Amino acid sequence: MPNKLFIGEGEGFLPRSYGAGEVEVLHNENPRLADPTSAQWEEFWGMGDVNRDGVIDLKDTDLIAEANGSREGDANWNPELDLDHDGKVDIFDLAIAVRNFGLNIWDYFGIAREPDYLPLLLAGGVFAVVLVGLFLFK
Ligand SMILES: [Ca+2]
Ligand SMILES: [Ca+2]
Repeated sequence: MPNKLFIGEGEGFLPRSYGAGEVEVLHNENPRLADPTSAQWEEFWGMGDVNRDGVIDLKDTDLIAEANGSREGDANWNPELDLDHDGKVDIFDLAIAVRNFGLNIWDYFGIAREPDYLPLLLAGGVFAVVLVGLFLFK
């Protein structure tokens, strides 16, 4: 019986160790949001994910289109929409989001978006074996 089990490391699961008869499987509450680093989020937001939901889609291009013509200092100025950082929101900012349209942060950075169920099945199997072992050999 190994005393260390690494479950889906880097895919939303934290490595856990356990002793005989003790199995603990811990995974992130929300692997979709927890896995990208802050640097990856920053980069992705700057690629056109202006509403910061991890996907570049119509919601983002609509926000940029609605702010078209706004400039630094305007009441409705939102620097997050100024993707090329030139002090105004215009067609060039929209073009950046359109170029990256359809991307999501998980696929873009190769981060697992859904939990991988195989490690869970393996952990379940190990857990069952440990339970049976405790029952038979106590
Ligand atoms: Ca978005
Ligand atoms: Ca701009």
